[in-house]
Amino acid sequence: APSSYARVHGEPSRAPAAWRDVPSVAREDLTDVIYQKAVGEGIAKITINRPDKRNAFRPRTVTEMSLCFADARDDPSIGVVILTGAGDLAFCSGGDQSVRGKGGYVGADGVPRLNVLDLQMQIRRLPKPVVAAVAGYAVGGGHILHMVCDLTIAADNAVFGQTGPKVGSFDAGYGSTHMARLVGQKRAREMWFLARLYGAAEAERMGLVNKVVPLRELEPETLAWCRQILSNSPTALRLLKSALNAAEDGQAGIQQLGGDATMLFYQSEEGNEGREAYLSGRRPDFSRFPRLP
Ligand code: S0N
Repeated sequence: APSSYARVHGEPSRAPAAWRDVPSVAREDLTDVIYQKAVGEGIAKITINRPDKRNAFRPRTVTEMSLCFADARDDPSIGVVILTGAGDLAFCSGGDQSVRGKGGYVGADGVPRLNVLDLQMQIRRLPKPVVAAVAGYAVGGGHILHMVCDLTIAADNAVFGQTGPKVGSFDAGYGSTHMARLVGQKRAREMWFLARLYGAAEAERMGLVNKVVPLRELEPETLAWCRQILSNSPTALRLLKSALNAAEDGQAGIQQLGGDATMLFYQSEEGNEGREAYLSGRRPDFSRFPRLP
């Protein structure tokens, strides 16, 4: 039987999107990432484009992803962002070990950095859903990137896991603590301590991914989820993301949720009464606003 959503709206379309490049960000000469928006739809797509390295990220890759996420955040026509990897073999294999130096990953400027941590925060803070579309390997820092996305759609060839303890790295931030929220403490310790890899079906059973589909269905299924998200209230989604983050993120999470409350208050008559009174040099009159239970 069709779902209640489908009875009202019909099934969300799985039709291909007409992707266009985004000139405002393309002018930054993106080399490591492809950035597109679906014509006439509120969907942006960021594709890590280093397939020869299983889409491992170097500092430049992370900087480019960050530019694209910032653009998607600032563009009011965008309501959902897809993060994916080029090709069928990998979503992302984590930090590029060939440019790893003492103190982090070394970019063209010779400076070692761990800028993927800032990117994780940016994805968490982005007030729009971010959907990971995973084909092939999502391992190491690449596995953490999919975990910090709001939803994950996986192809049946996807492989998930942490490799850090094998290659001399670890993520003691979201990479471990958020993972424990997703899969539970025992499983998180297993994933990190044994550094095993898990197939798509097992990852789904563990609660790491939302849905597994045949590889050829990965983009259509992801688009259908995005389109269904776009049919819902953007403010409701924003507040829900903030609240779900706040339960984990302590004061930083409260700041995000508090900022959203301020944004809503600024849109209200009561909020504007204070501003208008100040600008016209009169006392504000808040007496007409109800003190609801
Ligand atoms: C992904 C794997 C399993 C794929 O195996 P497969 O299909 O057999 O392919 P390969 O022949 O192994 O690889 C193809 C080519 O791609 C290169 N390559 C793959 N992954 C990487 C990588 N991560 N870095 C550099 N090169 C990579 C191969 O070398 C090969 O190249 P060619 O063809 O020239 O020989 C398999 O490739 C694999 O296991 N890869 C390594 C996975 C890994 O260990 N990743 C790093 C894990 N650590 C992190 O990600 C750091 C965590 C992190 O980001 C972080 C956390 C907290 C705080 C800071 C940080 C931070 O580092 O910023």
